[in-house]
Amino acid sequence: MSLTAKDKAVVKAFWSKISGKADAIGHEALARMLVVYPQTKTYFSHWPDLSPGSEHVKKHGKTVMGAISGAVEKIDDLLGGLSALSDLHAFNLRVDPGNFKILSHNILVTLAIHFPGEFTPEVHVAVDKFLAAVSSALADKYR
Ligand code: HNI
Repeated sequence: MSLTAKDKAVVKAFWSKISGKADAIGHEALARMLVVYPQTKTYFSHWPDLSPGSEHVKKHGKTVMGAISGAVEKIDDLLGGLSALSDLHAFNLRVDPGNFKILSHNILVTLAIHFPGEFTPEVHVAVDKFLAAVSSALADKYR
C-alpha cells in the first residue's frame, strides 16, 4: 500500500500544522506506548524512570518525532532516508519490528487528540499509511 502523490501532499500539509508541537506529541506518544503496552519497556530498562513526564521519555519522544519529521522531508525515499536508522534498530537495538506498529498507533492517537479539527478522515488515512511506510522502511534491514 504505497503512498500516492495525494497522500504525500496531505501528510506534508498536516505536518506543517503540527510541527510546532512535535516535541510534546513525541513525548505523549512514547509515554502512552510505555503505559499501555508495558512489554515495550524492556527496550528502555537502562533508563531510571519510564513514567510519563520523566526526563528520558521527554527527550526520546523529541528524538523520535525529529526522525519522523525528517522522514516527512524524505517521503519520496523512505528506504534510503531511514536506512541507517533501520540498521541501528535491527542490529544494535534489536527492536522487534512489531513494536513499530505499536508506536505508530500511539502517534496516531496522540495526533487525533491534539488536532481534532485537522485530523480529518483524509488526514487519518494518509498519516496512517505514512507511518506504516516509515515502519516498513525501519524494518527493511531485518533479514
Ligand atoms: Ni527508536 C533510538 C527513531 C521506534 C527503541 N529511535 C532511536 C533514535 C531514533 C529513533 C532517531 C536515536 C538514534 C541515535 O541515537 O542515533 N524509533 C525511531 C523511530 C521509530 C522508532 C522513527 C518509529 C516510528 N524505537 C522504536 C520502537 C522501539 C524503539 C518501537 C521499541 C519499542 N529506539 C529504541 C531504543 C533506542 C532508540 C531502545 C535507544 C534509546 C536510548 O536512549 O538508549
